[in-house]
Amino acid sequence: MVVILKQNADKKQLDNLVNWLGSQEIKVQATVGVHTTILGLVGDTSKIDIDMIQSLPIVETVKRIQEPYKNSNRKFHPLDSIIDVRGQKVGEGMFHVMAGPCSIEGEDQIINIAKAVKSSGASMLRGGAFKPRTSPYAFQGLRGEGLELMKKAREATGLPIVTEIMSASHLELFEDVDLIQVGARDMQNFELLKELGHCKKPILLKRGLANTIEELLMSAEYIMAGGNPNVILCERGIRTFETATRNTLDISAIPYLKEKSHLPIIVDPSHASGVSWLVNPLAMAAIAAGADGLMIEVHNNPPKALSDGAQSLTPAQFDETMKSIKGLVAYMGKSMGKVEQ
Ligand SMILES: [Mn+2]
Repeated sequence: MVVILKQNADKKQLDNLVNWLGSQEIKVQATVGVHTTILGLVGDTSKIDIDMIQSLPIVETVKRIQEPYKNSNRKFHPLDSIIDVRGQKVGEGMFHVMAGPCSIEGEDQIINIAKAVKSSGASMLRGGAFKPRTSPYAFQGLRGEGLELMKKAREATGLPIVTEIMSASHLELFEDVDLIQVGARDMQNFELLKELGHCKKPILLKRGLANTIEELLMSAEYIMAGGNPNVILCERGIRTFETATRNTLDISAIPYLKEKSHLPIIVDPSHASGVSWLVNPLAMAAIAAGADGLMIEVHNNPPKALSDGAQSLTPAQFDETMKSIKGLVAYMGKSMGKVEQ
């Protein structure tokens, strides 16, 4: 619900309204403009009597808004959000490429890949330590040891690290992770989202493989409603009837999310396609559609990768991809994120 106040609304009456809403467990976010003050009501407004609020002398209009998400909604936050990931700004004209292996497999592997992707222009290192695998018999990741190896790779390159959390009970282990990823399968793990809402860490929230755009924004809402505004969205392909590709990249989600939300959006062409030679064209499409960055799987020896080898680029292929996207990124008015060290 949005309450638009009359110009020069009486301060005391406004305080009364805000206090009363507070007693109804509704949080109020005021946006003060030159001519208009808008109150965004966050919480369950379904029990609030719209006519009662409309009747207050300080109120110009009240609107029930369609979207059930407020914190992530552009209506309450017209400017793009910029999320700081260890000094790297995501959003607002910066374009970041997060690259690295699906799974961290060993110290030499992660450090060598980190160095390679950095020299090609990646500005963050991705790598899975806790792996959500379809089969319990598949490689489950190096877990805590993997996180330590990621930190070593960060030390060696300066690249901020991005890795997936699967359980709120692991949060302590992730204290020194720069960008915590919530994977597609956990997008609606609401207890995990609530816990992440209580920390201040930047969160990369991937869209679930069978979730709508609104559901993605509602999951972002869970994190933000808990007090953590640092959410980056990720489109990684959705499950459709098409079987030629692992998933179907929903290109329209990119401009749609840009229109509806102020949060940055990253695109993962690797999981979207499942096929390494499709990564480049999908990356180009994502940039053209307005993405703020890419997440790409890169492996030193894809045929031998412990997970997702078929969609992984070799460092040389990644280098080619980086060369091919730079012109388009610039054409879209964005600058490539860069890590000096
Ligand atoms: Mn993967």
